[in-house]
Amino acid sequence: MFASSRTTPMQPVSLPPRADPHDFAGLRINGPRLHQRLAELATIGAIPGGGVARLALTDEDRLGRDQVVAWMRELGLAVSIDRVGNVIGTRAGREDLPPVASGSHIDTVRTGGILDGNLGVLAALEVIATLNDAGIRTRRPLAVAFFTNEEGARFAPDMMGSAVCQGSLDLESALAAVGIDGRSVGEELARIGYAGEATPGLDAYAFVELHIEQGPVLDREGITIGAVTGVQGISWTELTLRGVSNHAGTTPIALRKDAALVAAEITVALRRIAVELGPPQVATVGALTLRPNLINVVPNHALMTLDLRNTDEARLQESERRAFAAVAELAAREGVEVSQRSLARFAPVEFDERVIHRVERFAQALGHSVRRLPSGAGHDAQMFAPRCPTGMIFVPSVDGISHNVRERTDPAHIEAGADVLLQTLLSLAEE
Ligand code: HGY
Ligand code: MN
Ligand code: MN
Repeated sequence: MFASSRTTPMQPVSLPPRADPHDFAGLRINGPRLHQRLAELATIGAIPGGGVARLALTDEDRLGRDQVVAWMRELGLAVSIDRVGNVIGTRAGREDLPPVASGSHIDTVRTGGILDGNLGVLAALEVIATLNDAGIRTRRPLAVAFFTNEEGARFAPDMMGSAVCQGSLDLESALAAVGIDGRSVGEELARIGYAGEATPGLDAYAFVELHIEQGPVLDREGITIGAVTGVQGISWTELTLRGVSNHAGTTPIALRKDAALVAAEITVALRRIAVELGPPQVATVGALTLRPNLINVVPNHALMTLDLRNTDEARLQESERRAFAAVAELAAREGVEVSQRSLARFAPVEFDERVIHRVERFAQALGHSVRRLPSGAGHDAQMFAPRCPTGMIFVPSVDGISHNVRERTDPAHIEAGADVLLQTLLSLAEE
C-alpha cells in the first residue's frame, strides 16, 4: 500500500500479494486494436515520410484531441477538460479512492513521429478497453490523461499542461505564454474550443507513463523494456543578439557587428562545453533565425535557443555557467548586444523505486528483457514525481531516432510495453 508520498519516506517494498478476485497475470492487451488506433491518430496532421505535425493548440492538435476524446467516451470514461486544456478520462473503481493515473501527450513537434506521446495515451486507453472486455472493475479508479503542450515547441515551457496540473507552473503564466507565432496559449485554447472549466489538478495515488525511449540504448542492447529511473534536468534559454546591418560588400571585417557570426560561435561553444563536461551532458541550438536574412546584408539580429541537459543538477548548472560566460564574451568581442530569457528550467527528477521495481518485475514475469535507464527527454511523468509514486516504461526506438518522421518501434515491442503498463497499473489499482 503506497501511503501518499507527502507523508511517509519512500522505502522499496516487495510486490504486494496479488489481489484476487481476478488473477490478472494472464491478461493481455489487444495488440491489433492498439496498432489500429495508433494508425488512425497518425492520419491527423500526417506529413510526408510517415510522421505527424500537430503543434500544440493548432487545428491539427484540435482534431487529434477530438479523436482521443471520442475514444475516451466510447470506452465509458468520464471526460473532464481543465482550464489549460488538459483532458482526463476517469474510470470508476470499486471504491472512491485517489486514482491510479497514466497517459502522456498528443501534441507533437513539427517533424514528429507517430509514437512520441501518442503511444502513452493510446496504450493507457487500450488498458481501459482490455479491462472493459474482461469485465474487471479495479479497486481504485483509473485516470487516463493527455496534457497540453508537452513538447514546448510552439509555447515554452515544455510539459506545460502537466506542470500546471501538478502545481509547478501557475495557470495564469501558462495561459499568458506567447508562442513562436505570436499567439498566446489562452487565445489558442479558446480558438480551438479546449479552454475547459475544470480547475487543473489530479491527486493521483500513482502515475505510470509508457513512452518510446527516443534514444539508442534499448535498441542497441537488444532490450525490450526500459524501467526508467528518472528524467534529466532541462535548461532552455532564448538569446536575442543585436548587431548592425550593413552592406556585405563594402563593410570591412573590422567594422562589423555581425549577429550571425556570434550566433555561429555560440553554437560551436555549446558543443565544446558538452564535450568538455562529457556524457550525459548535451547541448543544442535548435532554433536560429537571422534578420534581415538576405544574402548581401550583414545580419543585425539573431534569435536563437539554447537547450542544455544533464542528469546531475550541479553539472547542469556548470554547463549553464560556461554557456552564459561564452555568450557574454563572444558578443562583447564582436560589439553585439545580447539579451537572454529563460524559457524552461526543470531540475533532474528521480522516479519511485517501488514503481521502477514493479516495472522490472512485470517485464520479467511477461518474459521480456529489461534494464534500468534515465530519460534524456522530458516527460509529463516528471511533473507527477514530486507528488506521488511515479514511474515510466520505455520501449526501444529503432536506431534511437525520434522528433523525426522516421521514428519507429517494433510492433511487438509496442505490445510488450502496453502489457507491462497493464500489469503495473492493475497492481497499483488493487492496493
Ligand atoms: O524536449 C523534450 O525533452 C520533450 O520532447 N518535450
Ligand atoms: Mn514525448
Ligand atoms: Mn517529444
